[in-house]
Parts: sequence; C-alpha cells; structure tokens
Amino acid sequence: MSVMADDASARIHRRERGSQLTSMDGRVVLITGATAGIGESCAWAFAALNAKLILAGRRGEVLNKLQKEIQEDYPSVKVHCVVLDVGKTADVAALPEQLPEEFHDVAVLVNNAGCALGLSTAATNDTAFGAEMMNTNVMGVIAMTRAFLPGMLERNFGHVINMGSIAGSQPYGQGSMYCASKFAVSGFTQCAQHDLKDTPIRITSISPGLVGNTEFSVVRFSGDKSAASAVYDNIVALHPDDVADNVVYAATRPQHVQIADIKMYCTNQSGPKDVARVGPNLGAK
Ligand code: NDP
Ligand code: 8X3
Repeated sequence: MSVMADDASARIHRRERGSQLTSMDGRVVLITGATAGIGESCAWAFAALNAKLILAGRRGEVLNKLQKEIQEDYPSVKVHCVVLDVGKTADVAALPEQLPEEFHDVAVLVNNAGCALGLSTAATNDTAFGAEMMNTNVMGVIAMTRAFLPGMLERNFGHVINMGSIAGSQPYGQGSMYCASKFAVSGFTQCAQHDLKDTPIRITSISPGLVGNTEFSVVRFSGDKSAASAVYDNIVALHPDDVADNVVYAATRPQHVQIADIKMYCTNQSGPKDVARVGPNLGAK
C-alpha cells in the first residue's frame, strides 16, 4: 500500500473513532453510595449523558431528594432508588430480581460505596471498624459484581467500575485496615480482568488521592468536623466531579478499550501523605 493510501485510511479511522465511543444514552447505570460525594457526582455525570440511573445507598430520603433534583434538571432521565447496604450480601444477591423491568439490564455498575473508619496502627486497630470496612469496601464490591456480572455476560455487554484509591497501592502508617481494604479492591479488580479477558465485559478501577467536598473524612473521624476539615487545609483537593469525569471517561471508551486503572492526584499531592499545602494558587511562584 502506498504512503498516501495509509494516510487516507488513518484519517478515516480517526473520523470514525468518534462514533465508536460507547453511548450512555438509555443505558442502565447502577451507582452505589450515590447519597454523597463521588457517587452523587457520578449520578449527575451519567444523568447528563441521559443514562437510566439506579441510585443505591442506605439513606433513602437522601436518594429521593437527589432523584427529584436530577429529574428537575434532566426531565427525560429515568431514576430508580434502592435502599441498600452493600455489606448485606443476601440483600445484594436479591437485588437483580427486584429491579423494575426497565432497569433490569444493568450496563454499567459503579461500585463506589465505601468508607474509612478511624486512623490506627496494626497494634491499636479497632477490629469492629476493620470488619465494617472489609464488609463494605471489599465484600460489597465482590457481592455487587457477583450479582450483576451474570446478566452482563448473558447480554454480552457490561462494565464494572470499582472505586479504588491510592491507598490500594501506596500504604501509609495508621491506614492499615482501610489500605488493606483498598488493596483488596485492586486485587479483585485485576483478578476479574483475568477472568473476563475472553468476554466483552470490561472492568476498571479508579484510584483517586485526596478528594474534598465529600463526607469521607467526617466519617473517618467519627463526625469530628474540625479534624475532617484539617485534612483539606490550604490545598485544592480533587472535587468529586473530577473523579466522576474519569468514571465517565472509562465508561464511554470504545468497546474494545478497557481502562484498567486510573490513578489521580490533585496537583499538589504526590503520595498519600505527601501534600504541599500551598493554597489556591497551586504553588505558582
Ligand atoms: P462519602 O462518605 O462522601 O460517600 C460514601 C458513600 O458510600 C455514601 O453515599 C454512603 O451512603 C455510601 N456507603 C457507605 N457505606 C455503605 C454501605 N454499607 N452500603 C451502601 N452504601 C454505603 O465518601 P466518598 O464519596 O469520598 O467515597 C466514595 C468512594 O471513594 C469510597 O469507596 C472511598 O473509599 C473512595 N475514595 C475516596 C477518597 C476521598 O478522599 N474522599 C479518595 C479515594 C477513594 P449511605 O451512608 O447513604 O449509605
Ligand atoms: C482516600 C485517600 O489517602 O485518605 O482513599 O487513603 S486516603
């Protein structure tokens, strides 16, 4: 083939690539932990793409309020709310059969629900906190994936997006139980990529660093708002919308593209405990 023919086919390929992106229009997207933070941002981001939303979380009244707000801004978007504790594996297993018909075919599962409880060392860990983190962050992801993957495989269409963390690859002191849970999410996601490699189903992890404007640190510090807000002192942390951008990016790639993991920091972070508190000008000299 001549060089000119090569150039022409490359141009056609580039032109056609736009149409290969995976449309979210009318697709069912199930988001766990949609009542706050990153999950709520994901709900808005997929609503903007006219997906059908299943919003899950433990606080039903918060889900209902979010549904109302989304439908005010996007009247054509269909929303179904599910009160669910992802740590209750029997409830999770029963969910696919309980969904209304038009929400049955879940195309994108965003396993976002999660929590960090406390900061403590291997010698001082509160094992009840540990059990809750493992149950929510790890078993929740495993059980939700187990519940919805068979349908995706039957339909030959689906994408599981797991909310990891930089804590899933970069350990830090006093993070032992939360880090262990996020290392497990990373391990599970990578194993599932092996399991699914001969299928069209994609599985992705998103691994953010410091994300502000969430309830994450208030939960970690058992409601102590001043300890929670100190985490974000004088640094422009990631916003939950920044994380949702990457969830949507992964979901909308062409079907032959599987984003394995996206690790993201805010500009003034270089590791879990490596932050430069240089304020809103991001350290401009
Ligand atoms: P938030 O605390 O703001 O949101 C957590 C969400 O998870 C809430 O909607 C909460 O809803 C839900 N949730 C917690 N436990 C359960 C449960 N047992 N069953 C169902 N839902 C549950 O935190 P973020 O938005 O920051 O966290 C979202 C995810 O992002 C988590 O997996 C977290 O580990 C991860 N992450 C967060 C980072 C950060 O710095 N904020 C950085 C990296 C990762 P409800 O209480 O209504 O059930
Ligand atoms: C949350 C980020 O650094 O607090 O996953 O573990 S960190």
